[in-house]
Amino acid sequence: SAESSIPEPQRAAWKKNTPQEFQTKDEFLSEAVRHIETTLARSLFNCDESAAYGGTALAFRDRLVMEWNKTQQNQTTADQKRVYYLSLEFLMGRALDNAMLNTNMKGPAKDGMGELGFRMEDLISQERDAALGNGGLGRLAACFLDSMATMNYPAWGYALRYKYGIFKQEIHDGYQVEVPDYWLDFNPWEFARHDVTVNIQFYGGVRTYQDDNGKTHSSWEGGEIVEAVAFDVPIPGYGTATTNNMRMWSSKAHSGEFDFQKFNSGDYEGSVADTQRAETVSAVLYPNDNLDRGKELRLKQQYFWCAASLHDIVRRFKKTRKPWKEFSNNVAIQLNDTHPTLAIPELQRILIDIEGLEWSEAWEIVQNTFGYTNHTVMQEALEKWSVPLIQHLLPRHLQIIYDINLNFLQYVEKKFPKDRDMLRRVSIIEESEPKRVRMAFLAVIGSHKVNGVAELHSDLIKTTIFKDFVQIYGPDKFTNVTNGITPRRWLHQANPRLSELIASKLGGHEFLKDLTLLNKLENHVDDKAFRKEFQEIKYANKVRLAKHIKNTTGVSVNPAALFDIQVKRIHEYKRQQLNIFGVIHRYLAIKAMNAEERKKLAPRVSIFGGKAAPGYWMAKTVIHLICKVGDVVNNDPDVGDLLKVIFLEDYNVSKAEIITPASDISEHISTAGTEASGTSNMKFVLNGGLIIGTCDGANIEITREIGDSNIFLFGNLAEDVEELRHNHLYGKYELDDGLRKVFDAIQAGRFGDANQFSALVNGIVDHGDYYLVSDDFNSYCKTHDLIDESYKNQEEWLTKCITSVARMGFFSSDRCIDEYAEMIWNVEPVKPKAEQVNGG
Ligand code: F58
Repeated sequence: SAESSIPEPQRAAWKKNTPQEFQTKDEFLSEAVRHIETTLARSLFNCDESAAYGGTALAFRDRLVMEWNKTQQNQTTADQKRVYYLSLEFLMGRALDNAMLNTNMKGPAKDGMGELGFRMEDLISQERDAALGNGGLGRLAACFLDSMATMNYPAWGYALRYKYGIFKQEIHDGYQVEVPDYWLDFNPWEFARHDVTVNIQFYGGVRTYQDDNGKTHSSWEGGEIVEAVAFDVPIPGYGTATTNNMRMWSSKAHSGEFDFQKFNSGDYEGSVADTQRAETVSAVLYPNDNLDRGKELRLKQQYFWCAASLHDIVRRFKKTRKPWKEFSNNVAIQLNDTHPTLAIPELQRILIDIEGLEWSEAWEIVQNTFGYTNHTVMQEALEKWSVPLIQHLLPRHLQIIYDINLNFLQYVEKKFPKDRDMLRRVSIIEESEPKRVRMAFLAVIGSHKVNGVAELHSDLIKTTIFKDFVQIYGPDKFTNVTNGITPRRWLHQANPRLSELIASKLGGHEFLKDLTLLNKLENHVDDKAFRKEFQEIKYANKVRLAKHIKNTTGVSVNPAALFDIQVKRIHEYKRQQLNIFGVIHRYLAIKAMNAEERKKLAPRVSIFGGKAAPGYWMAKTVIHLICKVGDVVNNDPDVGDLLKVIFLEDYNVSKAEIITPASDISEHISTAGTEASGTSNMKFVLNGGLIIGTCDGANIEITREIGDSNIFLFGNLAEDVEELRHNHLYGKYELDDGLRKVFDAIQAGRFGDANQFSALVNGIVDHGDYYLVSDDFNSYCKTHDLIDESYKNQEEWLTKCITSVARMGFFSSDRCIDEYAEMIWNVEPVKPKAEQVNGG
């Protein structure tokens, strides 16, 4: 092993001086206070909550780093295949509570800080979210890191260290305003590795030359260099000592790049400007979800991060001194969507141009190494990069992509002779003006497995965007791994009381590592005391959310009302517009009721949250409408507690931890066939809320698991969407009566200036209603009536909630990771060494 090469006296000196991990409250406190005094240079007299948070976080960081070191050494010694999860987004949220949970030291830390006069909840909420992601895709990556560490898989995440994460959302007069999220001014969780750098090349040209044997070689030369610097974040597992690594790359000017020529000739400013240009590569997360905008800087980000990560992976492999044919037995790389697809031509380039392998030998390694996860079938979200842009930025990669395409098309030609149209359809190069590289096709061709993220979605990719590829490669290349969520964050941390109640019934917290154990809860569904406690917990969580609503919006809501929640990115396909039209429909109905009828109605609070991409006008209009409806409804004395409409500002991971446990019903109402999976649907049910949803994404599997009497499904099916859209375009439909009245109210100006909403209404009435709002409106409203009825029978409702929780075991991200490990990566866990006792 690496250690045995070090002389005994040095080893002894090191061991003797290795810092001890704190094990008790007092040891914790002495570490935390030391950090407050020295690292933060604060004293007893100016130790505020933020300093107390800082000291606590730094004490825990030290502990994680110790475990991290041991884990890395242990995994290197074990010399097993490693997984590298390449994702341009990791939506991690806060880390402190998770670190305390996974080191099993929350109790002592809480007591210790209590002695200093601080409440742990307050300290936890001092932390800013690490928000390096847009939505589901980025949060999935974060859940996967948690699961991989928890199950001892030797795995690294590779990320881009954006200086600005997803923007903060403010609502001013009912309009979204974006504020930059500069999150790095104090980030105790990262560990700068100024010695781990990679030079990344851009632009330049390709030189071809012949060697002495007459063989042709290509070499990418010239252009400019940007330096990638590694920052590492420890990722602790739960109930294990394993602490994996997330490596984030930050861009800076290449040390030789501060242009001394410019500097010496007096162009100091020009030289500084170059430095700043290098830093912009990792400056900002693009805030679009499910939309491809094709910006040059985005392509630069993608290459920068892929090239740095691959260089790192290859460097690590070369240390093993194994032959190249062993590469894919040592390395599995998972591509989280097509954003890292450039890793495919980059690895091919490294192998043929730098390491001197033959094309076919290299290509086999590449294909065996990569797996690709698709997250969408929507055309506007599929990445296509313009050929001239790639030519300019990455000239050698473009050549390699063309060669990959040539080989591929020759293969297809052999298999399907004379099918010209097939060749046109499957070509990596789209013959448009300008030509474009279809990244999803490149990802399919360069990987050995392609997966969708829920059953319906995985079926759909095989019959739509990748149909031809199923013909070409056979169906086995395509598979499904239904998404999941980590029960540590989304049950235990977000809903500690529920987690404790479950633990008390199941005899411990084992279910947090094996979520299928929840099924034992069904034995307690008739247990009176259990039911009462379950209900009280839900109520307490609603009280907590009601306080948050009061603090942030000024509106008082009744915690006894039915909380109806839709929180996710604002997008037409997710249909927040359907929801708000439904709310208006309800409002109009209430207005038309007499006192007797009103008495019978179950009070409701309709809660929305989510960010709109800054350039997505329709999404912003939807936010505006929600806010305007809120203004009217919440101030209408006729309505009172019967209906409140809330838009929660700046929905993010830490707010989700407050919102999710407080829902009675949540909305997952995308047009059938558009939401690949959804993951918040899983979070809500796991926290004892029911859902209303369409037959889309993972809603279908949730229904299968919990039973169709425990979910409120409505609306048209995916298989009928095409025909319905066709009908709209050819006038073969009639606008639903209820929806007509809603539109009349909007157009009459009852929610402010009607012009503001005309595009929203016209899109449905005149422009084909692409997302089929009118087709599903009636069934949606009827289903909400059913929910009202159902909620009145509190006992039955409670039974549904408890039964559903008990049946959610399938949706742990631990199960996903085991599936990836077995079907796609072919990797095994590495047990932590016995001396690593942390967390049991
Ligand atoms: C989401 N995609 C899917 N993309 O919409 C959701 O159904 C699924 O549950 C989730 O992935 C996890 O599989 C998503 O969040 C993005 O935000 C991309 C960000 C970068 C630009 C393109 C969209």
